[in-house]
Amino acid sequence: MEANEKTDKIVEARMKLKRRFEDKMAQTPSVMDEKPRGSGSINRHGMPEVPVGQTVTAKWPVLDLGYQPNIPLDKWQLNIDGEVNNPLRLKWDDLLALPQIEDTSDFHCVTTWSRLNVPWVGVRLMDVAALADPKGTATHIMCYGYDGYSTNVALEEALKPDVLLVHTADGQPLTREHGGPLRMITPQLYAWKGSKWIKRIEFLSRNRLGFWEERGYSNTAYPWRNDRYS
Ligand SMILES: Nc1nc2c(c(=O)[nH]1)N[C@H]1C(S)=C(S)[C@@H](COP(=O)(O)O)O[C@H]1N2
Ligand SMILES: [Mo]
Repeated sequence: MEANEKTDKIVEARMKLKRRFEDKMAQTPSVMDEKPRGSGSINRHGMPEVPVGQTVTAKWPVLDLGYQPNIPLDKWQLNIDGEVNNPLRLKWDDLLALPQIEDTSDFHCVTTWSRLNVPWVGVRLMDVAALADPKGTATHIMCYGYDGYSTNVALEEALKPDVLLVHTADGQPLTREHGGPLRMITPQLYAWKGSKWIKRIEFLSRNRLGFWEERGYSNTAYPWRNDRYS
């Protein structure tokens, strides 16, 4: 397919997805809440910069399950499957051939630290989803890491434009400890919703709980609602 044609196809599929989830997205807390809880000036998303209970750190702590997988780029792949019409297996070059997005956003860890204004480069989850063409029955995704991690996200959150699959942070290739070569980020949700070392995105027709969600973390993870545990 020609590059233009490919872009047109993504744009069209993206618009379709957007229309499908518009109403649900408008009901999500980061869009709808009248009094999001937090402090500081209002950020680019119209939210108080520092969510309730969070402290800003300039450092970038590392949180994992005690194992940091090493995936060489020539062995790396990302599978998109489940409730989709067009399952995908992306190799590294396929990922880089998708529209590359630069965005700056904040990173809120449930253990109460926040790292603000991280410059990222990567691919919109929405674009990958558009290519995979979720079935009408799809409501959630489960993301899996190469380390055995998993985490679930509702589609009305996952398809927001700043939810990215990132390979670059602070102008450098994402380091292994932070989930390189590729991780997901979810700026409007606590950071555990973004799988490091992401290897599979499974579309689901009903909600299922991921690793931390099964162990008492919140299903929804809204930082401005202090929504940490269930
Ligand atoms: N694959 C994988 N992804 C993961 C985790 C993990 O242990 N494994 N930890 C989560 C948690 S709890 C947080 S706060 C962030 C931490 O990302 P960082 O180590 O880059 O700060 O990644 C999330 N994604
Ligand atoms: Mo976390």
